[in-house]
Amino acid sequence: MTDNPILNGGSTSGSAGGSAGGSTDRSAADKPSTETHIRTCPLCEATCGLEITLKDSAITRIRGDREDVFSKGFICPKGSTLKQLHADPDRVRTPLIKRHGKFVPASWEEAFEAVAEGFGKIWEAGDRDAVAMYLGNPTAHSMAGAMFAAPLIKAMQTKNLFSASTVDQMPKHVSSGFLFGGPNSIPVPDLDRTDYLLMLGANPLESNGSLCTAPDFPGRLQAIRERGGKVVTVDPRRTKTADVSDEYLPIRPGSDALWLAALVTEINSAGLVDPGRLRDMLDGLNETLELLAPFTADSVAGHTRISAVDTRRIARELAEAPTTAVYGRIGTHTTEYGTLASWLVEVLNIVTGNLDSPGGAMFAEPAFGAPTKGRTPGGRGFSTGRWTSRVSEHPEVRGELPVSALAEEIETAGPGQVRGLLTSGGNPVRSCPNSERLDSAFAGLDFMVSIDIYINETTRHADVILPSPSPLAKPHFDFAFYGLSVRNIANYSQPLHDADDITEPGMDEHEIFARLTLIASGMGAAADPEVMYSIMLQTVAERGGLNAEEEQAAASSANYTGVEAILDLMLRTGPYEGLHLAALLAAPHGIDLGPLRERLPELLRTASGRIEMAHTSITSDIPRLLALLETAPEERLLLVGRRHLRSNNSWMHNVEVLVKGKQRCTLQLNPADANELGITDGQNASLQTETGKVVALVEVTDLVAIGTVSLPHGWGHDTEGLVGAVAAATPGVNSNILTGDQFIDPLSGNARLNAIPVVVAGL
Ligand SMILES: Nc1nc2c(c(=O)[nH]1)N[C@H]1C(S)=C(S)[C@@H](COP(=O)(O)OP(=O)(O)OC[C@H]3O[C@@H](n4cnc5c(=O)[nH]c(N)nc54)[C@H](O)[C@@H]3O)O[C@H]1N2
Ligand SMILES: Nc1nc2c(c(=O)[nH]1)N[C@H]1C(S)=C(S)[C@@H](COP(=O)(O)OP(=O)(O)OC[C@H]3O[C@@H](n4cnc5c(=O)[nH]c(N)nc54)[C@H](O)[C@@H]3O)O[C@H]1N2
Ligand code: SF4
Ligand SMILES: [Mo]
Repeated sequence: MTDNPILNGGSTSGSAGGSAGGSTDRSAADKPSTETHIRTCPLCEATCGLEITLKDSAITRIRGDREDVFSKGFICPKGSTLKQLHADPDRVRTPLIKRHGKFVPASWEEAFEAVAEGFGKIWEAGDRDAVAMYLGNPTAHSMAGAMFAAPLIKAMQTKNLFSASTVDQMPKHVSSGFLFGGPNSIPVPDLDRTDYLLMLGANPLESNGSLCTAPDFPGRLQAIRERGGKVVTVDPRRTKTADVSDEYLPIRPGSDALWLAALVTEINSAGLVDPGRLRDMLDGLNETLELLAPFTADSVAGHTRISAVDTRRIARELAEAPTTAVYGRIGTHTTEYGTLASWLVEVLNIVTGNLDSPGGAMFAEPAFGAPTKGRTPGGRGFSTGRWTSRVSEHPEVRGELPVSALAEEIETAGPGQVRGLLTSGGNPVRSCPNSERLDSAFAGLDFMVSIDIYINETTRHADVILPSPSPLAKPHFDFAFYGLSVRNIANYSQPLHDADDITEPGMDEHEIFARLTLIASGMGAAADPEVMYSIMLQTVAERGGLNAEEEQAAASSANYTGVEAILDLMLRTGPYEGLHLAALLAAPHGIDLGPLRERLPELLRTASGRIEMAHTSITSDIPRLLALLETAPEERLLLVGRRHLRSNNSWMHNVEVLVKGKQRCTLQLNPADANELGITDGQNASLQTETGKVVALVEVTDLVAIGTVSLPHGWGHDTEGLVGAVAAATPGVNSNILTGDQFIDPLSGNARLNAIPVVVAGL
């Protein structure tokens, strides 16, 4: 551990050594000693700073860190419940092995031996693809996942890699990949400088933002309005975000791509296309404008339910505002036209001259990774389909297959059939489409291992559960989200190990990953995980032109842990000269690396070294959108999802303070639709799709547009004996019983989780 006085809040006279909290001066033994531990909340993408107060080594309070350089004290109700999450008696703390159908506690050695044996039996048959992986959302929020998932994936040697990305943001990776050459070159709205924000399918007042790391999103929206700017929200539900916007446009679910295409055409018709400085690095503009010509304010009005007058006005406003940022999220991505919609968001940012320009949509520059300043644009470009899934032949995207295809890969016999599964921080049996099918597929696996902190609907099928530590007991550096941030920030948190109520006989999550990697590499359950740290340190050192041995020695004398040593090297070889771990340790409230800066063309990794706006891999999908335009609009009710501030996908439902109060898992129905169906508020109704049927409690409300119904995902904790007592008492219903796994966006493999035709009937 590092010598770090700052983690004592900068106020206590902590001595060096030990992890945060353990170094307080306790000389006045009879006086309760108070310490402050500062860390970043890992629960969502907002990266808020937390101030944790401990008295006599017990946590007494968690509040927003007012000195955090980015969040400035902002916090949501989830962040302050990390203590309850940590203390939850239902949280898994020791490895569990299933014996005769029941989980029994085991030692770490026994657990890893069981993993090596279980997967070993499948691998022995000679087919590495027979063991699949699923990486869930918290894996992306974890330092261990960010650093160690890649070597683990490589060692597993399986084509059957699945993740929550294909129920989420994969369309954005694909559109960025083809446009800019890098799937992670994702523009984020420059919230703090924009004059005009057009937001589609995002509800940051509940979600706190996604693919746009911006703690205190509500405050940043308010600031846009206070400086005379405009916020427009497009959503079939009048969300809290809509309520704090200048304008709200209820759109028919699933029609964003049509509307965005029409905006481009109307900007073009008004003669307002002006990519500005990007013109010199842009290919395919005219071709794009031609291909989009059939989509006009008039032609899409019937589908989108947005009047042609409004569409033309918004098009003009976008082009004429001093700066504009168009931003689309879950509601725009999780449809069958997700990649086109995501691409069109960027096309709009480009044609209005707002891409890579202050106040527009810009690229973050995180503190790690090879510096790009001054680099010549160009590279290998992006491609998909290097292999396909076995059964439905879905193309690989970023090394992954659509999670919608996981069940069929398990069920369908033949060479390459999936017989084993490793999950990390995920709950596909609640979060992925046709979840009932996944549930029974998982039950039929030969062997399954889950890294998770709960026995949930998914991990109950595991033969071995390997528990991660609670978020408070983990080191944290937000690898994923600093790359999607509205300011460039760096902040590192050490684990809060030795507070009395934090101590537990856990294993670091990165060590769990390291040991699994060694098992998958054939080195066995007893191999020393230190090997993994050395290999990684060596790789990063060599990439940065540094001597690995010298670096290793320096890290040891600085008392850095294995991951700290690697992080330090990543920072030192990153784009910010002079930045290193010691600087972060000395700045527990974070280091502000400044506002986003222009990064084009240096960031471009397309084969041409230019922005490839009309890449055929994308434009070849436009005929499908044309076909939609030519089809009569869907007449059935369309189901959309919903997030609530106090929930987090399918988990945190066992934290009492978060779930207490009114049932939130309700079916929202517009009064006009309720009237027509003869359904009243508080009654139960059934929802039926071609995939499944659920019964939910009805909430009649004009918050949902006519023709739209809404049910949140991640609920339905009524399976016997799992998750925990609190969650079981407020189970709700599982909306992914309704979502079909055959409906995907073909370019990205992303599932359709919104705009689902449903039949609703009162009970
Ligand atoms: N409290 C809380 N915060 C979270 C999460 C959580 O579960 N709870 N989850 C986290 C995760 S994993 C993510 S990815 C982010 C997601 O963050 P957001 O993208 O902000 O997600 P949502 O809050 O679901 O907002 C999506 C909105 O899209 C709307 N919508 C549905 N269909 C359509 C459509 O066809 N068109 C348009 N224009 N809108 C549509 C929905 O009504 C909804 O208001 O949130 C993260 N933060
Ligand atoms: N219908 C519908 N379905 C959706 C969505 C939607 O909008 N509508 N949203 C989709 C989106 S955006 C996402 S990201 C997915 C999420 O889908 P998943 O990632 O599959 O599921 P989560 O509910 O996030 O489950 C997270 C699991 O990780 C565990 N966990 C928590 N912390 C840790 C940790 O530190 N380490 C480990 N190893 N485990 C931990 C929790 O106990 C929980 O079991 O859901 C998707 N599903
Ligand atoms: S907004 Fe997100 S990061 Fe901030 S406290 Fe809440 S859950 Fe944590
Ligand atoms: Mo997500």
